[in-house]
Amino acid sequence: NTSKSRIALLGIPIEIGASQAGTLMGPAALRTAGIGRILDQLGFRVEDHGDMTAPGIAPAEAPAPSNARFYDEIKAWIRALSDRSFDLARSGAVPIFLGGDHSLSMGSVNGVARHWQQQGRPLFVLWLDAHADYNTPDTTITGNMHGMSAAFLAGEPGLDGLLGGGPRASVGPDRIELFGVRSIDPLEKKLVAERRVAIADMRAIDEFGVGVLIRKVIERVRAQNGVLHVSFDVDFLDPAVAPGVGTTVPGGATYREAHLIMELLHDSGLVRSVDIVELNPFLDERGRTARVAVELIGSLFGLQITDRPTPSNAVFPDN
Ligand code: HAR
Ligand code: MN
Ligand code: MN
Ligand code: MN
Repeated sequence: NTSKSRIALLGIPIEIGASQAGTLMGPAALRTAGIGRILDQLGFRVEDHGDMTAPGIAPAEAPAPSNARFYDEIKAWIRALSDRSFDLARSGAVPIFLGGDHSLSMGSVNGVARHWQQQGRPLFVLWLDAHADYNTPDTTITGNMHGMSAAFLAGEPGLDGLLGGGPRASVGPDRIELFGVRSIDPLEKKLVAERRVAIADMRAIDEFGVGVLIRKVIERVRAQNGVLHVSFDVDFLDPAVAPGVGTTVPGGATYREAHLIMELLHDSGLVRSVDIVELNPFLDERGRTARVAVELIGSLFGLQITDRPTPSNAVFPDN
C-alpha cells in the first residue's frame, strides 16, 4: 500500500560523545523492544535502513578545540549523518534516528533542517532532556560533546568547524525549545540566558503542567508555519521510569507526563522527525527503559488509550 505514511528508521551507534560507554547498543535495544512493530501496527509503512557504520576520523582541517573529546571522530559521524538525514527527509519519510548519544543530533537535525529550509518551512526543535546540552568548548566542564549539540545547532561559536564547508542550516537559538531541564552547568546557564533560548525547566513543569507548556510550543511552531523535530533524550524521564541512561538526574518527567507530551505532539500534526538518544542498554534493567521509549514513540505516532472524537480537546490540527 503506497498511500501509507512512511517512517524511516536509522540507527546511529555512537557513544564517544558521552562519558560512559554503552549507547552504541541503543539501536539494537530499541528494535528488540519493538519500535518497528508498534509503528507497523499503527498503520505506517516502516523502512528500517539499518545502522550507520562508524565513518572513521575526519581529517583535521584546523586544530580541534582542546575541550571537545573525540572532536574529529564526531565530526566524521555528523557529516555522514547530516547527508543521510537530508536524503531521508527529502524522500518524504518521517525519519526516526535511533541513538546513540546525543551528539548525533548535530547531524540528524542539520540534515532535516536543510530539507525544510528548501521547502520554505522553518524547523523548530523540541529538546526533551534533563540537560540543556548548550555547552561550547569554552564553557564545558567535561569536554563531552553530547553536552554541546543544542549549542552547535544554535550556531554558537567554537563548533563551527564541525561541518567544514558542508551544507549547514542553522536552526538558531530562537527555534530551540529546551524542555525538562534540571541539570545545567554555570557557564552554560549564563549562555542560555544571554541567547534567550526558550526553556521549560522542571519547576515550570511542576507549576504549569506539561499540557500548558507543550501547547505553547505547538502554537509557536504553528504561528510561523513551521515543522517540528523532537529530540528525545531518554534522561528527560525520571530515573525511576528510565534507569537505562548514563547521566540520570532525579526529578524528571513521570510516565504519564511523558505520554501526554507525546499525545499532544501527535495531535498537533507538526512532527516530521525524531531522535531517540542516550539509551544505554548496558545500564538498563531488564529492557525497561527501551520498552518505555518505544511506548512513548507509540503515543507520538498516534496510539491512543481511547479513540477521541477530535484529535485533541484543545489544539486543533489545521486540516
Ligand atoms: N552538562 C554536562 C556536560 O556538558 C552534562 C551533559 C550530559 N548530557 C547528556 N545529554 N547526557 O543530555 O558534560
Ligand atoms: Mn530504503
Ligand atoms: Mn541530551
Ligand atoms: Mn540529557
